Amino acid sequence: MNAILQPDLLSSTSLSTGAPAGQWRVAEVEALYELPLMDLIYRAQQVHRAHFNANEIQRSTLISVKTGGCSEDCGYCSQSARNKTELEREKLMPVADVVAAAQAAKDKGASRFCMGAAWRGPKDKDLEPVLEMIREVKALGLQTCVTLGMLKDGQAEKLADAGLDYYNHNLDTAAEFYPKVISTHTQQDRFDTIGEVRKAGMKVCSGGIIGMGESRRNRAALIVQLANMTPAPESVPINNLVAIPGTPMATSGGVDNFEFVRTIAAARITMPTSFVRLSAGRDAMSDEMQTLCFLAGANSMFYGDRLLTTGNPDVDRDEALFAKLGLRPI
Ligand code: SAM
Ligand code: DTB
Ligand code: SF4
Repeated sequence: MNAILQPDLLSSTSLSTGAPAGQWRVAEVEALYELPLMDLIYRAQQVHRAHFNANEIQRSTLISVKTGGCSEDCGYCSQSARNKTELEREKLMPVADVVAAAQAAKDKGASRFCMGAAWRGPKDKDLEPVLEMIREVKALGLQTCVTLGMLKDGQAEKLADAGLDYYNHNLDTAAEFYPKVISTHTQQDRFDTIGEVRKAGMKVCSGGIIGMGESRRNRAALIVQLANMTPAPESVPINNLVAIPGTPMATSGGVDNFEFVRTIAAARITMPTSFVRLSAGRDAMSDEMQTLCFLAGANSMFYGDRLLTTGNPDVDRDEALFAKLGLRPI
């Protein structure tokens, strides 16, 4: 075994606790990626089991409350007005429809309801109905999450006052690769919004997309950026690119399944107490591939037949997988 990978020689990392926040270096995470897969999964399992019940999976249901027509040019996204996709635009959904969907998600066994809007950021007038959605979804006894793009001064406080638990804002890809994917905002803009969310006292959901033609070093650098936030995001969605025809990333080639599993393991080891979510791309994964991701430390998923604009495994398939694996929802 490479000496740098001996647990006691991995600077400031302990198997049971992981590194203190702000301590990971890209070379260390690259070294995790280079471990034999069995050793990597073993380490991920050790970290996972020190902090979580390994048979429990958190389930969040997603809904797109405002679809398409976004001003941003994110190269993977069906909802960018600049990408020539088949998607039909939809205005902000009525609050009552969103609340009915949340109740249905709760009845099917979701614990969190995530509402997404295709905005660069919300206008103040758009925020009011979203605040009402948050209040009413929370009143159903669900955890609440929204993803609305960049927040301006005072907006995070309004969301927190409405009772929002989590704000999703992904770093998406490493700083070095970011300009190859998005030009209408910077990764620093994303950090600024995450800072606003933290200042307002909410939990952060932030992760990224794998399979956009980035290098392994880029993937390791993204994990380091997430892990070194102080504190690390409570929820870390790892999305496998859904190749959407008409988007620049549609032809990027994706990523090998085992490299995706390694990324999950790297997230688990570097962010020991975070929920690592096996996110977009699950519909195209076999049950066995999903199981490898759970073994590598994923303990959260999107649950329900749709993500925002694309498909997700239907609830019956997920329930059957949970039964086969003896997994329990939380
Ligand atoms: N507009 C807001 C924003 O950008 O934060 C919220 C919605 S945006 C669609 C939420 C996240 O979905 C993105 O940050 C990205 O990580 C993920 N996403 C979008 N399209 C995807 C795709 N084709 N494959 C995988 N993940 C995708
Ligand atoms: C996240 O990281 N993934 C979700 C959620 N946060 C908002 C979105 C996935 C979108 C996949 C493509 C689509 O359905 O449009
Ligand atoms: Fe707009 Fe978000 Fe899609 Fe980017 S990822 S185009 S900001 S909806």
